[in-house]
Amino acid sequence: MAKANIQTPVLNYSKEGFDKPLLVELYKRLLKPRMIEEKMLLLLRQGKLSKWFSGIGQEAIAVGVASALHDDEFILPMHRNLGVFTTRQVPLQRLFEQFQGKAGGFTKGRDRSFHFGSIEHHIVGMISHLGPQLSVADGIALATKLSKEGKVTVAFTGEGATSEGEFHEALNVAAVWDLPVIFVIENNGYGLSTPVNEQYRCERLADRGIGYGMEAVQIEGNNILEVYRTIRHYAEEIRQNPRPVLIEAMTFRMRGHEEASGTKYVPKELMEAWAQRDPVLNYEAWLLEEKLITQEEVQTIRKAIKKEIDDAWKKADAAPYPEASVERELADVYAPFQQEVIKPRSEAKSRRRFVDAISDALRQSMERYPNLVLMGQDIAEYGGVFKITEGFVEQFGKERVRNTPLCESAIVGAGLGLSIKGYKAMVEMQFGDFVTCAFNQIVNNLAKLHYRWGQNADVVVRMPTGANTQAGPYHSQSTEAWFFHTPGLKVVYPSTPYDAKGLLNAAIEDPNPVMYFEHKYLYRSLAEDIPDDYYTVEIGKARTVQSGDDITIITYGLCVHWAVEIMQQIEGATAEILDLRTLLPWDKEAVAAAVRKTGKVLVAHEDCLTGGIGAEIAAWITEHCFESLDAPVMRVGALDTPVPFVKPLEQQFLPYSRMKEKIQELIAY
Ligand SMILES: Cc1ncc(C[n+]2csc(CCOP(=O)(O)OP(=O)(O)O)c2C)c(N)n1
Repeated sequence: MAKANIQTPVLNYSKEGFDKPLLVELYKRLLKPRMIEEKMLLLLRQGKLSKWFSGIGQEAIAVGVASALHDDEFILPMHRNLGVFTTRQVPLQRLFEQFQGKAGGFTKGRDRSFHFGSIEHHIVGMISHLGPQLSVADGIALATKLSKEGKVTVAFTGEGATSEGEFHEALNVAAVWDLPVIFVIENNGYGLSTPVNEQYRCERLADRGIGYGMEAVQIEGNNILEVYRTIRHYAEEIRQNPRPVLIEAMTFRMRGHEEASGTKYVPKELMEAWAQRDPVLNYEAWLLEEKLITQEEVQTIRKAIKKEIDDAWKKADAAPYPEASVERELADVYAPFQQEVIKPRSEAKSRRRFVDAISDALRQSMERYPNLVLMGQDIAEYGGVFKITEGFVEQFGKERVRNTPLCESAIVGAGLGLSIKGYKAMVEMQFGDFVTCAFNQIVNNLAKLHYRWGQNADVVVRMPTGANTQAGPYHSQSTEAWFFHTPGLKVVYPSTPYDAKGLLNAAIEDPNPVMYFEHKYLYRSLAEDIPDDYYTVEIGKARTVQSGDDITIITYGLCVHWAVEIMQQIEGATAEILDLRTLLPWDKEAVAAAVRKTGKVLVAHEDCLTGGIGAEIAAWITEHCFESLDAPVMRVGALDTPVPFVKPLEQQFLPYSRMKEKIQELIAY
């Protein structure tokens, strides 16, 4: 790394608006991450650390931003923002334990480096995918706006991650909703080895602000006073008058992407030029030049920081690694929650279609939880494409029933941000198929959050799902298996109006992320008398639809009704039909009991056969209920093709056309 000996500062500092104690304090704050990093680089070489993403040369941004905010304002930092953590006074021992994967670290050895948050310090750490942070910041900012807290939220991104769709989505949502967020781009010249001219074509990234309709400025990121002054200025304005601002802070990455990757691809002259602009050495030289500090004071400060670092490291290094325990790992996948099933207060019932039951649950949950926010495309005045939230704006107002721009990922991320601030969020996918655009937020952010650092994601994603409506490959898919495979999510899939209401209420009550599947074909084709009052159905409990003696059919969703219908056509045999209702975690006890009842099992689902949920259940039955079986466990599902549009093709695709034959085969076995 090019090193400069800076006697005279080349950066332009101005004292205006700063008193001497603050100027000296900023020096200490700026120096600390630099000195920690210098130690970490040594430790890395000694094999004490496994990886390090250096922020050397960029410290003025993290430190300047964190210093200019109130301590209770959230910051969403990236992988080079050690200065955010040190400025927020995260205890160094705990931080070092985190870096080493020790038991006392923020993630108990489950995730590395800066991949954690600390609510106590108002920091929400990143996931590796970079961009998702920006949408989470939107949600936190929305929460502060709804609660009229007068707070600002800051989210960081590198210039590389501005090419991600999430950057666009998050900034656009913040603009449309006037959210009090400052987006800080740390433009350090390279994204791994990719220089800026291979990353974007606009002259300055700040120019993108115009496209989002938000104010944007480019600043000298190595000048701590300029960073501090800019953030303080906008934060003061935004607290009064919520709106987003984009700041492009120019800087340079003085080391490799991570220590193993080197800097061969960076021209030497560029390194040398930026070394002259070192944020720490320039500021130090300026303080000395202005006689705001003496050489002796510099030495005293350095000594004190060194001692603090060495002491903390010694303790961290001696601290234990986590002991591997299957029980402990499994126990932290979900946020602890003991559901108490709530019964309706009165006997009153009304005939409700499936679609009405969902609407009732949402309305009653909105009444019950003043902190519940609904978000989705066209769900406000228009009432959603299936009219489930019709009339909600009149009752609950537009702040809690929010039309969103067309951006599933940012909205799910915003849901997570709301949850961090103690809100509950329901996100409606217009059609379940569009969840693909929010996949990353769901499986990587929502699902893993509690396991990683103990924060829950109180978000329900509603998924209008399934085929039989001649809607083709993009409005008909069964996508539950994608989420079934993701630890940390709950997946519920009711098949009756009664369960639809009770399970949606339960999903909203549960502090964990829940994927709630609602079959579109059932919306208006199925009605029953259900309680008028609020009630919940237990998540994780299957339901015996009917008892029988000859075969057992384990199923869920629309297939429950098909199974009943087909059994009515078959004479001389009866089926035990089990509706799983919750797919994750699924009710193994009920499955085992249903298997024992007849010894002949068919697992049926609308989803494609290969890799469907039935495969897991069939495998489990074979392994755990082998002695009870009188026949091989059979499965029936859709063809392994995309969902076709036109009726004859769709009917051939769906399992209904093969179910009867399969049932007869099983009975005859
Ligand atoms: C979605 C995704 N794609 C690729 C990567 C691999 N990766 C990690 S950091 C990085 C470069 C990021 O550049 P930038 O946003 O400018 O931040 P910097 O590392 O320069 O601070 C890449 C490509 C990733 N983490 N996530």
